[in-house]
Amino acid sequence: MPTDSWATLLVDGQWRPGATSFEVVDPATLEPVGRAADGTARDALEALDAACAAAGPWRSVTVEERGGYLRRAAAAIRDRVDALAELLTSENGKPLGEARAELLGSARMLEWSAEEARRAGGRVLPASPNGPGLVLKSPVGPALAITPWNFPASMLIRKIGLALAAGAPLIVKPAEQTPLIATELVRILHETGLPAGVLQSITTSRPAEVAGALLADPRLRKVSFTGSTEVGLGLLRNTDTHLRRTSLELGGHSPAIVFADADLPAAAAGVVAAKFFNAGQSCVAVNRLYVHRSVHDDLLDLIEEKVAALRVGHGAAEGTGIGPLIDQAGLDKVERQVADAVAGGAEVRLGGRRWSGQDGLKGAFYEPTVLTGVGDDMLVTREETFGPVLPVYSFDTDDEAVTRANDTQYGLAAYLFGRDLSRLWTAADRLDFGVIGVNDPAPVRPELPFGGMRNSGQEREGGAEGIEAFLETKAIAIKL
Ligand code: TXE
Repeated sequence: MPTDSWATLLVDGQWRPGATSFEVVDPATLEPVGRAADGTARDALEALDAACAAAGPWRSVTVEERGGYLRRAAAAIRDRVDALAELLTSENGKPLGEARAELLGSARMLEWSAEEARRAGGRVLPASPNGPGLVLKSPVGPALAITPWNFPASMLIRKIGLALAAGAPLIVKPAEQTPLIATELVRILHETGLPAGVLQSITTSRPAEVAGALLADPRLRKVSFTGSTEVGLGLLRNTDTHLRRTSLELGGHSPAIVFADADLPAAAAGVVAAKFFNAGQSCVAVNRLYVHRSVHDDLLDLIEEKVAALRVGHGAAEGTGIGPLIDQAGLDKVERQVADAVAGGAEVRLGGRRWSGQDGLKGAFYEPTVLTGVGDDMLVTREETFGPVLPVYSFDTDDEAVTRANDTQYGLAAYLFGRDLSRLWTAADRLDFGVIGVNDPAPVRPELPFGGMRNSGQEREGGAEGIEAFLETKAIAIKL
């Protein structure tokens, strides 16, 4: 396990140690695993100067050439996936297998972005009485990516791939919990030979100060944020003197609906996968499981068997299925929600308490938990949990299931399990969520737009829409 990693800033093509640094810990052991340069507002503004200088030349680089940098970086990630996965797990805590899958998915995302940018062409409209019209797409200009700790590789790489492919220089500000893997990935991209100022990185323990300095500057033309709804709303409010394009990928509260005709073993496996990966710390994690009353008990038996087999422990240990939560605040939130559910009459079928099963693992571990008899107004039904807790509800009619599934402030992901295509289609059409998995517990794919409705966000990442988020639209009317 790496213990001496050092994340530095990348500004205008130069690595900078930063005047001061902050500690990065393994969330499983709470032992230090490295340090990161503590970037300042001044570093960030220098990066913005460099991004502005790079914007013109970078947009003139051909799409093929831009894609070449991304493809070379993807190949390097694949080559070094095992070492990178260890680094990711050391500061995030997730099981090594999940870290590996995240990195391989990131490589695919870079390759897809390189391809998709070729298709971002605009259109020509038939002549009106005056003449033809053209719709042109041009890079949005200097952009900022603010990324979270829960998928510290894929959330970062997604934004890097889309921005660079679209021709926009990008400054990244990784989460303070996970700056090491972020810096390593930036290093891989930098080493493909990217021109100075095209990709820059500011790690910091003071995100509000650093992001605030950039957001106050009208030269920054785009911000792409993944994180909490609260901070996302703040970023929108920040733009009181000038408008800028803002993509937000925020919290979620995903329902899964299992209809009576579902393949129950497949549905159980799908729900457990979509709930418990990354210990439930995912914006697309299943937060509410609605099961048709006629199959409720059978499905629950299958789910309990699988959940009971999940081993809690250090992410780097063989066979671990559930690592630590990122920090004590995350654990407090989970405990508060479970206590509220139990006080309201919910039954703990499995788990329901902290895990402290092994010496040396001092982090914030929680046992994988299944709750039944959960009410529609309990905290666990209303607030994003971000932990390994699965609340189960039963329903009688399709209409009831969809109505209750939609009853949330969020709208990121939803899951449907069943066989009847008409029923699945009708439900998918009525659900107000941006991403819907139909018998698919992993519906996030590079070629599909990813993002949420309502308080889960705005704009999309991935697919054509993901490139579009880093492009401006210009209409050209020609009078003949
Ligand atoms: O998020 P924050 P946190 C949800 C989830 C979680 C909760 C809190 O429910 O329990 O949010 O997590 C940067 N200006 N999600 O505290 O604070 C910060 O440095 C600019 C869902 O980790 O939003 C980091 O880079 N930036 C989510 C990023 O925002 C600021 C993933 C996310 O941190 C800032 C994470 C500020 N004032 C949490 N304050 C998802 N969509 O998957 C913080 N940041």
